[in-house]
Amino acid sequence: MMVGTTKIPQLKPLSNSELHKMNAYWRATNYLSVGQIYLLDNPLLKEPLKLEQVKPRLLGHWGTTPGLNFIYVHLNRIIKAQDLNVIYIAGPGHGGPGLVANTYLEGTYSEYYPNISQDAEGIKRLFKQFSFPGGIPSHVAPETPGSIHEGGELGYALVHAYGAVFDNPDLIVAAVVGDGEAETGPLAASWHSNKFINPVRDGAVLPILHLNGYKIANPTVLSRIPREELESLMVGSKVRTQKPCTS
Ligand SMILES: Cc1ncc(C[n+]2csc(CCOP(=O)(O)OP(=O)(O)O)c2C)c(N)n1
Ligand SMILES: [Mg+2]
Repeated sequence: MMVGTTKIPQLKPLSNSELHKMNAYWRATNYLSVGQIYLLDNPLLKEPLKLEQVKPRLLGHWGTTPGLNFIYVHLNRIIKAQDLNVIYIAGPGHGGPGLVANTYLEGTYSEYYPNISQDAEGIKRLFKQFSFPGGIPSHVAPETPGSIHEGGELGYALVHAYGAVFDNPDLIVAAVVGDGEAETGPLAASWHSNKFINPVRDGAVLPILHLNGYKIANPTVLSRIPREELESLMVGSKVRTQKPCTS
């Protein structure tokens, strides 16, 4: 395919086996995430669930989590396939269970926390500790392996992404922006940051709008406007070649 004068390499579609494995991985991280939000015990649901096995006070944002998990597994595929240097910025850092689930499934979590072992007992502890007294926070936090900066205040995913790639030509930042986060002033202004990028000296930012329709339980503007309007907002207006004013 050609865009202007730039050749874009044709990428092969995923094989059935790759698709199957990635889908299974994604479902496993979703299970590990939902378990952290809800379960105190009976982690593999081997017996009928009892009320006392469910957390009495639910904390944690499920809504953003499957999306974060989906992006994580797909990024891992291209990182491995092309040996890329990628950092993941989770604007919806409130999807903490998702990032914890991924680091657990890939083995890193148990390396750092051997008591959260790769067996049923470890999964039970993983579930119980989430957003629980004496446990771990509901957001991506310093306790999450690989995490380098805790957020909390929505709006800064993209500015951090651009800051990371300045003078870092080999870096790709995958920056997930929640559609609710996109309504904050800082994020709405941050779409312009691409104007400061120098393609030779700087790395690349891949903004990913997580259009899940809601900010917690309320509808988002970007999910309610017509698709063409959203596309126009993301693409920006075409540069017009105006004749210089001669008068
Ligand atoms: C500046 C700011 N305002 C409010 C909040 C509280 N808050 C946490 S998550 C959230 C919803 C954000 O919506 P979205 O980015 O779409 O995430 P989703 O609800 O889809 O997980 C809000 C308002 C916050 N963390 N920061
Ligand atoms: Mg949302």
